[in-house]
Amino acid sequence: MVTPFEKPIYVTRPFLPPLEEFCEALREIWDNQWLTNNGPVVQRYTQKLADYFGTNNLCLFSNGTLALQIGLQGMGITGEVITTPFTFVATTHALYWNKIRPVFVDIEPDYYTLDPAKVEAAITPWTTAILAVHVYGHPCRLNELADIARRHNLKLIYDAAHAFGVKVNGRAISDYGDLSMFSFHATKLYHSIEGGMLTFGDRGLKQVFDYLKNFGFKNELEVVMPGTNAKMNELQALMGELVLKHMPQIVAARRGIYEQYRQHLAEIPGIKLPPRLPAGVDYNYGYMPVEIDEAEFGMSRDQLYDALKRYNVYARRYFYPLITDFACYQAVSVADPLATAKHVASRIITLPIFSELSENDVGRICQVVSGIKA
Ligand code: T4K
Repeated sequence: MVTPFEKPIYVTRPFLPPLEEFCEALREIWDNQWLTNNGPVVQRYTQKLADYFGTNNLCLFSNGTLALQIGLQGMGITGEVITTPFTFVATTHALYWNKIRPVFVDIEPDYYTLDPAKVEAAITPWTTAILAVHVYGHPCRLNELADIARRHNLKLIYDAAHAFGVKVNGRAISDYGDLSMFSFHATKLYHSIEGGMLTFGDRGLKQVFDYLKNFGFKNELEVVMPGTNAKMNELQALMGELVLKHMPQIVAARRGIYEQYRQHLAEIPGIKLPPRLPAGVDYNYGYMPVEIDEAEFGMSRDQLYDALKRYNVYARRYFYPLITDFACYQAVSVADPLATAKHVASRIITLPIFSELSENDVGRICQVVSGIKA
């Protein structure tokens, strides 16, 4: 019989570099007495990320939400933007804060990303951009979305909050679209405690984003636009720099866990795993989403979620409810029936995945899932 875990098993845990490594590295910040406002560690970290992503067109922020808000504003996006309801609220909030109307269209059933077949029908004279999400790090239908954006002269923006380290056909996921936003939040496989990054094709945007994240200051005496404060600080950058060094081991550990889950869960009736990602995708193993078919599994997704808690396992229902069901977005009129998004949101559960989860833990979680009773 499987017994409850002694300590809670959360959906994720942040990777922490060895404490001595962090303490030793802190000395530099103490010596500098420089904590924020584009300090030397942020500058060095920016260069390291530029090398990692193979582009100098990037800009760091205090978190991903502000990065996306500033990205939209800096690109001058207005009117309507076609987007997905199957995401974290911050995606839509970033539009709202820019007074942009979200136009929700459905997702595709395999990887849960925006369905290109639904996008075209939602375009109106007010549409200025598509904001798609590489949800769980699954790449969107990049070519189809690019084709639609090009034909209709729309900007193509990716919320790549989950997609750090993902590559498609040997190219960083940031190479696709006009703008991508990455979140470096503690709950992500790669993090800087909190943090965010924009990558973009148009080199001229860098200056605009740098102004917008620092109150619009050009110099001590000139403010050229009404910016905000969204700067990354030195401690965040230091953590980000250290975690970056460990990325290969983080991804390798998660890959092992992901494969173990796939192997065990594939045998349980009523559990649907996302199909293998297409050839050419280097995945980051950021999330472990599964769908629960109530009739076949013998229990609903919510019953499983509650039952897991009794075993001290805290899975999450990312992303339920749909954005369109939150009180603050219920007034937004939605033409698309969002049939797939509704179906998936009612069945999805994301299981624990983080690098220090042991093989034994994963095996036990799978045993719990297969033997669980409501
Ligand atoms: N776009 C998308 C698609 C996103 O998913 C997100 C963020 C954003 C935009 C915005 O990016 P940021 O502005 O956040 O950079 C979490 C995160 O706060 C959020 O960053 C993330 N997406 C979202 C999917 O998940 P919560 O409310 O579920 O987090 P919370 O505090 O319940 O943490 C989940 C579990 O993680 C906890 O049960 C335990 C563990 N945990 C958490 C923290 C913070 C730790 O072990 N240590 C920690 O320090 O939103």
